This record gives sequence, structure tokens and C-alpha cells, in this order.
Amino acid sequence: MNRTFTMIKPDATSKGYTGAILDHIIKAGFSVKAMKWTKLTVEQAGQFYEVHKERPFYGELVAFMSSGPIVAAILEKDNAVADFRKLIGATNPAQAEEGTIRKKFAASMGENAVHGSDSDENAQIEGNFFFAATERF
Ligand code: FUP
Repeated sequence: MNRTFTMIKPDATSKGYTGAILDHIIKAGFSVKAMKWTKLTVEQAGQFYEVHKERPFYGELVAFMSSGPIVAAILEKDNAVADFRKLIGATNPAQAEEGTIRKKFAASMGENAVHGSDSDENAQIEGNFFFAATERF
């Protein structure tokens, strides 16, 4: 079994898509190991996306990700990182395949409904950003 990390982003929580997105994730065979409803400060969002610091969209990304509540979660499944990336679809929802979460629920490249870790190493770093050992079951 492998783990990945996800966030349901502020665009999706504000539109009331949280339950439907979680339903997709669970029906796709992922089990929840940790979960919280929370809101990032500007500083926390900046730190989470630090790898994108030099990119032109960084400021907008940080402002958006701290603009409203999110759901953070650690998910478990065989091949979790790759299978979750497949389930959410391309970063730009216009290019996401039919049936993917971003195709269904995302509005744009910047506001794309969900995050999914891109490697096992980042899944661990990102999970540790939000959850203590005592919050994982
Ligand atoms: P992804 O791994 O699919 O979430 O995409 P990236 O790690 O490449 O990008 C992280 C976030 O930056 C995306 F979710 C949305 C935002 N982004 C933009 O706003 N514009 C871009 O051109 C690329 C990414």
C-alpha cells in the first residue's frame, strides 16, 4: 500500500463540491488515513507552494489557496500517487479526461478543485505539513 496527499481547494469547497469529490475518491478505492477541514494562512500557502516561488503564477496561487477553507487528507491505495493523479486529471481542466475530478469540478488552471502529490517523497512532505502522527488512523 502507498500513500498520497490531497487538498480539496477553496473553489471546490465554496461551490459545495466537497462531498461529491470525496465520494469519487472513496469509490475509486482510496481509503482515508487522515483528514481535516481547515484554512491556510497566506504564509502557510506560500510555504506549501514554495517550489513554485519563481513562477509567474505564484502570487495568485498563494492568494487563491488562502482565500477559503480546504480539506486536507492523506489517502492510501496501491500505486496511490499515480492512480490519484489519473483520477484527478490534467492540471488544466480543459485538458482533463472525461470522468476525472478536474473535468467535472474544476473551473480553470488556477482554480482546479483538487491537489494531488506528484511523488511518494512529496506525498510524505505534504502529509507532514498538515498532520501529526496522532492524527493518522
Ligand atoms: P498539479 O501538480 O497538477 O497540481 O500542478 P502543478 O504542481 O504544476 O501546479 C500547482 C498549482 O499551480 C496548480 F494546481 C495550479 C497552479 N498553476 C497555475 O495557476 N498556472 C500554471 O500555469 C500552472 C500551475
